[in-house]
Amino acid sequence: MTKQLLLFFLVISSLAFADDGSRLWLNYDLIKDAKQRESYAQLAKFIVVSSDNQTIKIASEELQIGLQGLLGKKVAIVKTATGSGRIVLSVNKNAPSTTNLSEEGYEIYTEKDNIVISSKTETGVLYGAFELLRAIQTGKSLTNISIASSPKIKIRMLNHWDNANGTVERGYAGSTMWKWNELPYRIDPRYIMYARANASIGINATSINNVNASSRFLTAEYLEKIKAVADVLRPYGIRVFISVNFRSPRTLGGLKTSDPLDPEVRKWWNEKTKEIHQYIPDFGGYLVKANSEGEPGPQDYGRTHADGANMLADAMRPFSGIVIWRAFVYNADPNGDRFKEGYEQFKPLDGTFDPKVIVQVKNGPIDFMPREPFHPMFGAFPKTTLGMEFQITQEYLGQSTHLTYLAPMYKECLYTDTYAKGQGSTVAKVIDGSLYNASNSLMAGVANTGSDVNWCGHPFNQSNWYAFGRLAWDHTLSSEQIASEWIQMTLTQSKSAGQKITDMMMKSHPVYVSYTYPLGTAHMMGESHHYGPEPWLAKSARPDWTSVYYHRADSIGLGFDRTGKLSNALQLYSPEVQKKWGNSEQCPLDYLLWFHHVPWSKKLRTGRSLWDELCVRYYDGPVQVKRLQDTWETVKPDIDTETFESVKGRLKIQEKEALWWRDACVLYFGEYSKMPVPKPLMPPQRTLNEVKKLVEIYHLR
Ligand code: BDP
Repeated sequence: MTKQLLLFFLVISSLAFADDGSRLWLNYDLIKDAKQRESYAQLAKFIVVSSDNQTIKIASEELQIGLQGLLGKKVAIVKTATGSGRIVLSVNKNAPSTTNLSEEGYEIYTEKDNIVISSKTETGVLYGAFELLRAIQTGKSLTNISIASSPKIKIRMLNHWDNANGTVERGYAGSTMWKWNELPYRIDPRYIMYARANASIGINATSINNVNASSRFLTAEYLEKIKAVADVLRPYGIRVFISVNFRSPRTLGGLKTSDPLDPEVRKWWNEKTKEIHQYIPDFGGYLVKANSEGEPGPQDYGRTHADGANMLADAMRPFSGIVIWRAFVYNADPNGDRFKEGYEQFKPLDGTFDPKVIVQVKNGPIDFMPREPFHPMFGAFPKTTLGMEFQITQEYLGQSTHLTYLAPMYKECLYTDTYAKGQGSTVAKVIDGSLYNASNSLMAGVANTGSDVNWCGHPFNQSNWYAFGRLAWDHTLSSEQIASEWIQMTLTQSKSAGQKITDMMMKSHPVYVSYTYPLGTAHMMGESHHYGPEPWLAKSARPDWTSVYYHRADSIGLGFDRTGKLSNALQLYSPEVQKKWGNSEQCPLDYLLWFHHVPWSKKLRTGRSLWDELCVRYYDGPVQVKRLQDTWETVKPDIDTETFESVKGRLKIQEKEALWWRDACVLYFGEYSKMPVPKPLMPPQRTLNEVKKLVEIYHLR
């Protein structure tokens, strides 16, 4: 064989096995351990299904595809079978075993050498089928399997910020996955993959368009397109929502106003809502961004958020759908504190929202910063159903180049105590409805999906979609467990490699924070693109879009005093939280500069001055990225080549950019602190001006 031919075969064979990431965590690769494969095969000889329901059909076919891949043999789907090794899918509203389950919950148990997946609903059975596959993918024993699981949160939702023109706001994985120009005629097979992936982690709702919404999505032309998507997603248990533009009665309906108390406007929404239901009978509802960042809303007519939300809830009255109203609102007040605005605008409205309304609150009070204290609305609205909004897309968290696993960040927020009803009143309990006995509950995540072959850009970004869904189902799961599941299902079957990668993922968020926003700094990213550092940004269309508004660096120190001197935002929290965060000596260092303006030379409990501590953290970030690279190198034999190289390359970019963040912040803040970089750290080898120019070099402007 000539050298060229050999090379050709090598390339072809590597292509044949290359994992392009398109299968996400449902890769169902053959289990390498033959013994283990055989032991599963004994328990999976037939899939027994006695119903023609479409969702059950999907569940049985998923099991079939999954088992075929994992075990390397075809498992027949049959109506009846005798003997052992049956996987029985059973929908039974009244079975005693299902009584403690919620509608979507499922149970998986062994009955005389057979495995039963049982639920009150077809969707529950589908979730159970995915759970069984996950158990096999992650090498769990199925002998005497006994799992009972119900979701802790009712609406587990992705928010797509996708536009009609094909772009995705804050999307870093290509263009939109919704092919508007092809719909409703052509159904891209990726919609089905999307539905499978979501169902596999229990996501049951999706809002398909940007919250900065175009009225176009409410036209008959678009409703037909959305109907086509809804028809694909329905059998997977996913309901479709639409983000709406509050001015639609004017722009689409030709009315003179969009005032929510105007009878014509109300009529318009009633009719539009009816019309939508003709296309999508199980329409999930509306998602609304109003009077926020220039979007229209009820305040344009002197009305409140509740007036706007309740009008839409009224239109939704005859139907099962709901209204999700976002609390992400703030005014451009140079003397105000954006931290307080959502709380202050909504607090007087607590108790006035229609029961069909859920107010969706971002995890933190500013805007998806890499680390924020929990939003003070959580725990302070006993009479309003509050939903959580996390960002899965990594707008401020390295976009698609930095490895940042977000489950620990989500969990940090969910497990902070609000003390609203005494100790143990965690944010999670507010969200899942248990604290105030709410009848509905919501966790939404801003999606990170796009047209990229691997859906999410950075191969590890898939893990954040996965983790979001798993936590929305069960927020008690640990971040490690979720990471380890995802790795085994997606990247490798090697236990030792899996352990090392779990470790990398668990370190990744603190590492990212250390070179970008240590000690509770926030909002110092580049203007508009939100990538890379720009702590010097002092002028923008609005003061609260600059960096100096947030870090308040001066000759004395750094940080935004929210204990009363600059703002009294800390008072929005319960007394116990105020006590924890209000004293700069005791405030956790991760939140310190969120609440305190700390002198540069002030000794922190680490034994170092604020300035030295900052430097140590900024310098440690890139060092840790290097360690991530080293660890990644050691798992090379256990990872698909394409994925390995893709991550390796991105880790190099991450290292370079960690140094960019470090130098930008150290040089810039050094001009205020007037203190040297502490030894043995070496001062940056470039000047502040050189670092400022990097934005241009990277074509970010
Ligand atoms: C900000 C994004 C902006 C979004 C906004 C929102 O930069 O693109 O429209 O959040 O949540 O973080 O509405």
